[in-house]
Amino acid sequence: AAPPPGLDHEAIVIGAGMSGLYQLHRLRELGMRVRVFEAGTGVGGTWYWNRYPGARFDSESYSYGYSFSRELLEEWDWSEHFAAQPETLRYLNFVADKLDLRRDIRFRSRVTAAHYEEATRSWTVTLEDGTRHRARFLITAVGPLSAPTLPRIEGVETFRGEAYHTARWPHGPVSFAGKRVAVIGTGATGVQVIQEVAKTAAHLTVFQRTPNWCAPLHNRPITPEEMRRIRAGYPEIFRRCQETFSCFLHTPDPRGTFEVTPEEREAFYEKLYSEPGFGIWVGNFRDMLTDPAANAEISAFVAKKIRQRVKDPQVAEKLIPKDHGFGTRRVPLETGYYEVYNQPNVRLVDLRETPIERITPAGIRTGEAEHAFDMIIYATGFDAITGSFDRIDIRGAGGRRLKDRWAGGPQTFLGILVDGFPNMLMLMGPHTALGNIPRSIEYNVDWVTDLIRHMRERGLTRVEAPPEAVAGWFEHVKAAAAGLLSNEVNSWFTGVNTNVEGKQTRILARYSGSAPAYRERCDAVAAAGYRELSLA
Ligand code: NA7
Repeated sequence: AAPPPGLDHEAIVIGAGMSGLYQLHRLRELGMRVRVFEAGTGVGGTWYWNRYPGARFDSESYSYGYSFSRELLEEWDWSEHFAAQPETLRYLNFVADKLDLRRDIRFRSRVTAAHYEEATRSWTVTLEDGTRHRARFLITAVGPLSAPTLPRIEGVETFRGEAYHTARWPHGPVSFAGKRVAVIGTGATGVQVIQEVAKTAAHLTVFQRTPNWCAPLHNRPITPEEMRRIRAGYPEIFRRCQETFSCFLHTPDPRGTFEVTPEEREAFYEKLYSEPGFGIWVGNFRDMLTDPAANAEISAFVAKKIRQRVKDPQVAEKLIPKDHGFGTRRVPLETGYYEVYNQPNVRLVDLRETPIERITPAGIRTGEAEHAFDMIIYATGFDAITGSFDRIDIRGAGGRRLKDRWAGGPQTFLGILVDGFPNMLMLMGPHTALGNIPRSIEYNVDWVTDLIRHMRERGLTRVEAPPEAVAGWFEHVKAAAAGLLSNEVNSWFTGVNTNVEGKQTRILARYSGSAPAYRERCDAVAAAGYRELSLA
């Protein structure tokens, strides 16, 4: 189909990660002319950029892949219960090939600006190379965790050794052998990379500001026989993901922490600690993340495990979080993480005791000493959720900047639309259901596709969420977050990033309602003919 007169494309999608790829496929099925702009040289998004050793799923592989195509499910075998990054990237390349997606994707094309024009009801997208491209719809598939942040430490640029942010890991091989390596950051990423570096580095120093509560991943290979059973069970696997709170295979236990005897409680915790995946986080007692006393029980249990696993009691204490309870931040899953600190070549520096003063050409200077390094790895995370939007100059009707609309925190309708930004549709935007992300992506993409189909069938060319719809959704987001202990803790869940100007205070960054509740609301909007939206 030809694009409407004056336009280059019917839709422009920013990003060729899991959501951008699927969106392209769906819109092409409608017969639309779509262009995807991708900053990287290949598809894969998160799995393209995060090539650091140790990067892998914490969701079961077979619950993470696309579910929409029988053919894809038939033809792809997962080799491990929690696949590593190279395999996931291969998978996404396989999907791109299979669906012949690359011909509509322009790589090495970072979008720097996107401006809406009312007269033509269109978006003009500007790329880094200065070229402009105009389309009816702007679909952002930029990812909630894709704008990496470096620490704001004096001298970062002066270091003369190798320096890498985990989310900008080089494509070629990186060797730690014989090197003195520093890792800054102990989130889900830091925990994964630390385990790998410790295997071969001459010396590893971990700079930890806040310890996190980690739990065992219990990964293992998938045998051919198991893969056959998984394949036969796909309908059941995806049905289950649709029913659970956050689309994982795990779901909260209906019991309260104190409704069982202390012995039963301990036995349940032991069982969860010995099972693969996120069960201990999202399949625990139902009150774990809302009742401080219940949370203290599981925290004490995990603290005991850390003390058992780390030989030096002083190091163990440093690894036990004191200012937040288990599960109130993202739980990193690990394979021998705590044992790393029993190795003679590994040292833990607690930045609360000895802050970094500056990075020097030779290494890192703390109040206590100057540490010399051959390599510094920044596992310092992302300007989450709104960061990837903030890095693009997005302007809606009347030239209003999205960054200004979201000053003080993002507000959206269903995480998909924003008042004042007609024809901009967000995939995995702020305040959409997250959890096991591909499940939410498929839902988001299907909803957006249905909306666009609805508009095209009726010759409509403009969609906007009215302010009251946005305000209403924000009320729901607030209500869903009420009483959660995670609201009282600094993390990307609460929008805090010490490395980003203006993100030092907690906001409601994330939708914490259930995925089924989210879908129910979105389905209702569609079923009512999108009456809540302004369509023209
Ligand atoms: P996270 O979870 O945001 O972790 C970043 C880590 O880096 C965390 O330990 C931070 O300490 C630390 N950090 C950040 N800035 C600094 C400075 N300036 N000095 C010292 N330490 C610092 O990011 P991840 O990449 O691990 O994971 C992000 C998500 O991606 C994860 O939740 C998964 O869902 C996938 P802090 O805790 O802020 O004190």
